[in-house]
Amino acid sequence: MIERGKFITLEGGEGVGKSTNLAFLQARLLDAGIDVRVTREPGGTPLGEAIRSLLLNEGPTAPSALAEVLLVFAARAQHIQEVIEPALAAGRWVLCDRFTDATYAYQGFARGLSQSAIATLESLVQGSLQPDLTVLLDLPPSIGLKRASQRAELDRFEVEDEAFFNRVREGYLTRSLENPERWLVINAGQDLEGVQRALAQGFSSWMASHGS
Ligand code: Z5A
Repeated sequence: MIERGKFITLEGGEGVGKSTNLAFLQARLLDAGIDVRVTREPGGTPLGEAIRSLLLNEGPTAPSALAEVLLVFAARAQHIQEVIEPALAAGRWVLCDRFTDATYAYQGFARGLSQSAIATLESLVQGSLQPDLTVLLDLPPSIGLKRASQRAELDRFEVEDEAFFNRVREGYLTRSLENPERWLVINAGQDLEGVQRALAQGFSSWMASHGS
């Protein structure tokens, strides 16, 4: 029987370095001989990528807070059925740039939707599926927003103010404390070398106790 793959998610606020460190984690998994499927949310499927454009773009199609959370979970339902579950069932590991913790942080803590409404949608869409490990790149928004401001164009989330991203950060940290065995929290305020040293150490310990 094929052993089910592991599901790893990467989270954090604005400008924390997720993209950079996702590539670093992927390389470590490949070095360890692990077959890994890299994906992202919102997105990961043709439908999910179309929903992503609706979520990130300003303009006449910009969703209300309730429409936003329903779109996030619509994209997720498709992503789980089309990509995540088949990969895990085939024994591949899945490395996902954001997942449902982002919904609790952004739509819950930052936009103010109730945690119980999000939990109801989570249970409907995911059943018992949860990440085996969630890496949180933690950074004060004042630093992250400075890094991200160097981008050419800002999307519908990136134009939010520092108070919004402080609530996002509080959301992530609160969730990491509620369920610490699932989380690896990394101080993303160090230089990139320091971040990746901490990530490599934390990830190796987790692999030794859970993986291969
Ligand atoms: N969203 C939501 O609301 N609800 C949900 O359920 C989900 C998502 C799943 C898009 O996400 C939006 O979707 C997101 C929340 C919402 N909006 N926001 N904000 P995304 O993940 O695609 O977007 P992003 O947050 O902008 O991620 P990103 O593009 O991957 O950026 P990043 O994390 O900041 O990573 P980066 O590009 O690697 O780093 C940014 C810059 O900093 C770059 O120039 C790096 O070279 C530099 N960097 C990285 N590390 C360092 C260190 N250590 N020191 C100095 N400079 C560094």
